[in-house]
Amino acid sequence: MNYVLYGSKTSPFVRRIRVLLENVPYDFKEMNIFEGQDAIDLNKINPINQIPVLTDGEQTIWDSRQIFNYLNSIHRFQNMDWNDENQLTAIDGAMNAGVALLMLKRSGINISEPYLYINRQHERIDSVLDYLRPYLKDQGLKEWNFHTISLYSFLDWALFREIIKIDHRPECQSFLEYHKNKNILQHTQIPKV
Ligand SMILES: N[C@@H](CCC(=O)N[C@@H](CS)C(=O)NCC(=O)O)C(=O)O
Repeated sequence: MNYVLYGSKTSPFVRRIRVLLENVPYDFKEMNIFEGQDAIDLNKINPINQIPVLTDGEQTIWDSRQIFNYLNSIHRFQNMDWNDENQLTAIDGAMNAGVALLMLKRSGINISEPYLYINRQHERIDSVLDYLRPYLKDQGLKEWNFHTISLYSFLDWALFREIIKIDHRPECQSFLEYHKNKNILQHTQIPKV
């Protein structure tokens, strides 16, 4: 076991793996994925050009969900049934929609414009957060596992990037407030510069 995690300190996909690895030793290689040598290096280890990437000796794993599956098969963090898989897929859907909106913003596109593609991303995030409302109010405050870690990483990041508003979602506010003082969340805070 010789884990190296490639990523950035802002990515919610990377953060959920860093939080998952709270009690597991690993090296963190921070990269600027969009330019320079880091972008070239990333392409050598992942043709999709995305972070996170995990290497474990000769084994390379792409995609945070697969990294979770890989690590979970070794460390047995939690049992997963098909409903758990679905719930994670829903959270992943919201995260992917959030990242798509950020990429549009960075491309100079106003994400308040009513384009089909933009609307679909906002609607997906809303739909997932509506679906998760009962979970956020109840289990979400009792469990600390890859589901809650992923939700925290997503909500905290999407607020930071001004992708979502949660004024009308008290369960999201309570969820963030409830978990925010955990050491690992403080340790992996999104750099504000
Ligand atoms: N499905 C991937 C998504 C990862 C992802 O979108 N990462 C972003 C950073 S937050 C990225 O690498 N974006 C660069 C790009 O897509 O070109 C995962 O779960 O790891």
